[in-house]
Amino acid sequence: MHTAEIDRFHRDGFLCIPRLVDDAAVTALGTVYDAMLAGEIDVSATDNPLGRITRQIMMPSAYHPLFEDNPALDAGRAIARDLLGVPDPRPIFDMLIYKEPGQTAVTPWHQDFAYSQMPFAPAGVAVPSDQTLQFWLALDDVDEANGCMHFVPGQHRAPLLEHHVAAGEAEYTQRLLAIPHPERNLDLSQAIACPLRAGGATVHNYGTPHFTSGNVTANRPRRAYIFNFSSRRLGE
Ligand SMILES: O=C(O)CCC(=O)C(=O)O
Repeated sequence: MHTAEIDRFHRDGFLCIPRLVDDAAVTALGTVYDAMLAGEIDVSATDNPLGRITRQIMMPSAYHPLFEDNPALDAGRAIARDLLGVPDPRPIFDMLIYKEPGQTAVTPWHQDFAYSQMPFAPAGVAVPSDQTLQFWLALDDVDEANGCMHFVPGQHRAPLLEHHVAAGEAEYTQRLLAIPHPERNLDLSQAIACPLRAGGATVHNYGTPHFTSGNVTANRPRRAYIFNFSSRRLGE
């Protein structure tokens, strides 16, 4: 990775990567993804909607070997080495978030670090900046009409913002967290949308505020495959 990109990641807290994997990988991952959505692969143990609203399958790697080892993870690991500055970043988490055409629910502005405690981490704590990265791989072409990622740059360096449970019960693991009044608590004039072709991805810091739009299209599914890499082991 070029130094300029690494510097940009540290400055902004995210990068848009136009092509993380090729079409063959998109097709292979998409085929298994579709089988999970259709119930042809039994994922029912962790198929619990985000905020009881949006389809979310946690840990697809527990159900199919392709999600344990694939070109997206290989490419992500190489990027994570550069961005985290460690030789062996570890994948600790993966999930699928699916917005079918007409699933108009947004995923509201939030910082992933807020999910590190139940029901949410308290405002004001420091977000470790060099610990965990989240990749969001588009398996369909995505833009603002079907739910691409948006980010507010620079905020990851500040203490965690206040969050609240926006949907789902506070004790529900797949509760939906949100930054209240994002128009007041974030500088949304700086927000950047990341439209991508299938095979493109974003990568963000756990403190970077992000949002995805709903899918208001009639016929363009939005399949996102999300995985992270950490410089630590779970529980460290
Ligand atoms: O895909 C979405 O709707 C949300 C993704 C997200 O919040 C994340 O990857 O951290």
